[in-house]
Amino acid sequence: MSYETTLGRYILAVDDAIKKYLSDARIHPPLASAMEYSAMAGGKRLRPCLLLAANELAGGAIEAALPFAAAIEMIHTYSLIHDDLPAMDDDSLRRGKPTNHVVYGEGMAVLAGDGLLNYAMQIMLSAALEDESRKALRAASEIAERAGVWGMIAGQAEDLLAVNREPNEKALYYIHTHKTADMLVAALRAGGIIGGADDALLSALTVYGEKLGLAFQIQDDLLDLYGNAASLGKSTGKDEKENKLTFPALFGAERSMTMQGQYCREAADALSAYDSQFLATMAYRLSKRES
Ligand code: GRG
Repeated sequence: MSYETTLGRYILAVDDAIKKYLSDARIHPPLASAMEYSAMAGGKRLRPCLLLAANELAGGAIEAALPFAAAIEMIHTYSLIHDDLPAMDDDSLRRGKPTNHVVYGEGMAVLAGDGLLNYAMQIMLSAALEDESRKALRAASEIAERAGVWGMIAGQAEDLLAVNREPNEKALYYIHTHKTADMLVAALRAGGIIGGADDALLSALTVYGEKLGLAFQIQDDLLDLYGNAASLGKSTGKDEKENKLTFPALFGAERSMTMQGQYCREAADALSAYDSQFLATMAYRLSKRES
């Protein structure tokens, strides 16, 4: 099956699952609208696609992995809603649309983010309660750890503190590893666990995710410098203006491009022992992405 066909199949399944979860009548209706607004705003669905691809690579069927794919996208979406708030990055455009707080107000945007995070945990725990093999519990724990205070939230905290500080390589890798790569690694490992991956495959997926995360973030930094706001669907040029710690700020744009290509190749190499054409192609496509 071609890369595009597989990607389309994953995105359709994830979109359906997210819509189904958010249409639950027990969610406070105006809150559900604010949550759905961002969750269905046209994100690339990178993390859930990685999760589903790792699950299939490990030999799993899509059904058992779907709750986790929906959950990780909800967590990612919460992080974007909160990141866009005036107290953080103060952005008014995301995924080509006004940001959540611009449409629903700051208070409701905070709650929409809280709601997506908590609902994601609820969805994963409910799947774990049904699964005697404890694979779902392990996957839930993996996602909670890497999205939380050891992972993405820790990276975001360091990112907040790094503004206007002397550029420093250790802090840069800390931020990008935790803020960005941890969520990709969480998706890959959780998918692998649900699909029944052995330790060797889980280690290979981890290295792939770590390298892809760095490449993805370098591309994000480069797009902020050189990208087109219209195709990106968000503002550009902010990192430089706000003196943020980024790869181009520390290493220069040219070296950052070389490093980005190198990390992409290392990502694909990590899985060379497996039949993982989809994940290898994804690494290549992300290195060329414009949005
Ligand atoms: C608020 C706890 C908390 C964390 C925020 C995601 C994030 C952490 C900040 C957003 C800013 C940023 C550059 C994060 C790095 C990760 C990244 C490139 C996110 C954007 O992910 P995409 O490109 O977005 O997958 P779409 O919209 O396609 O889902």
